[in-house]
Amino acid sequence: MCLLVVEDEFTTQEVWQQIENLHKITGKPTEEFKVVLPLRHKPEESYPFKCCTVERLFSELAEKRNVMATNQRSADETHHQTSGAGSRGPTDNRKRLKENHSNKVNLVLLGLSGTGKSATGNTILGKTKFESKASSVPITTECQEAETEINGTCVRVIDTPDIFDDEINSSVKNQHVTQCRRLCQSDTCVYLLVMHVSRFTDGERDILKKFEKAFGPEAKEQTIVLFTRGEELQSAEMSLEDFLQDCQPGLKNIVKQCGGRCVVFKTKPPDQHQVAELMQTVNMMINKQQKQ
Ligand SMILES: Nc1nc2c(ncn2[C@@H]2O[C@H](COP(=O)(O)OP(=O)(O)O)[C@@H](O)[C@H]2O)c(=O)[nH]1
Ligand SMILES: [Mg+2]
Repeated sequence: MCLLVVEDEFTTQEVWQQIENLHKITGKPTEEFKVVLPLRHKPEESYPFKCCTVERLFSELAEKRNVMATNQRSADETHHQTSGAGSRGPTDNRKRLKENHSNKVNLVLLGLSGTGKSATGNTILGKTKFESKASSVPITTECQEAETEINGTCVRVIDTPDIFDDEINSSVKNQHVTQCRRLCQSDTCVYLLVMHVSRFTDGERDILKKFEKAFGPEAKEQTIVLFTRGEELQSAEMSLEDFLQDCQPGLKNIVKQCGGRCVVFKTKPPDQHQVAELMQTVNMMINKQQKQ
C-alpha cells in the first residue's frame, strides 16, 4: 500500500504533482498511490486520485489483518494437528494483544469517582448506557459493559467504579478488579485512565502504583490518559500540548509513563470527532505493540 498523507490545506493540484513525482522516483503507477485525507475531509469523486479517510484506512487495514490472521490460524491449526501440540498455556494481556488480530477491542474506563468515566463511556458508545451525574457519592458501583461498532471495529466499553479510593474496602475493590479482568479476558484490552483536566488530586498522585498493583506492571503500556472537560481548555484557548507543558510534574510523569498517549474529551455536548481521534490513538498503540 502506498499512502500519501496530506495536510489540511492541501490543494488537488499539489497532491497530484506529488503523486507524479513519487511515480517518477519509485516507478509505481500513479493509481497505486492512495491519499489519506485529513480528519473532517470526505473523499470526493472529483479528486483525480484515490483517496480515503483515516477511519476508512484503519478499517481496511483491520479487514486485511483479519484475512491474514485467518490464514495464519489455519496454518497454525494444520501445524498443531501434525505436530500433536497440546493446548495453549495461560496468556497474559500483552501476549493476547500480540496474538489477537481480531477486530475487537475492550476499552476499560478507570479513574477516580466523578472524573467522567461513565459520561466518556456514553460518548464513545454514542448512546446513554451508563448512569452519569454530578454527585458527592459514587454513582457507578459495579463494573458494567456495553458494545458498539466504530468503523468496523467492535468496541466493548467497560465502565468501572473508582477502584483507587483508599476509603473503599479492599476486598470490594478486588472484586471489581477481578470482574473487570474477567470481562477483558478475551480480545485486546486498552485502559483509559480518566482524569479531570483541571483537577489533579492527591488521590491521583500514586494512581499508577495502584493501577499496576491491580492490573500488572505492563498494563500502563496499554494505557491512554483521557482528560475530560476539554471545553475548559477550549475556553482558556489552550491546546492539550499547552496544558501538558504547564501541568504539575506528578501529572506529567503519569502521562510520560503511559508513553505520552493522551487525548482530551468533552461530553457536553458530546462530539464524535473526539471518538475518532481516540480510536486512532487506540489503533496506533495496538499496531505498534503488535509489531514489537
Ligand atoms: N462539563 C462537563 N461535564 C462533564 C464532563 N465529563 C463528565 N462530566 C460531568 O461530571 C459528572 C460526573 O461524571 P460521571 O460520568 O458520573 O463520572 P464517573 O464517576 O467518573 O463515572 C457528571 O455530572 C457529568 O455530566 C465533561 O467533559 N464536561
Ligand atoms: Mg461512573
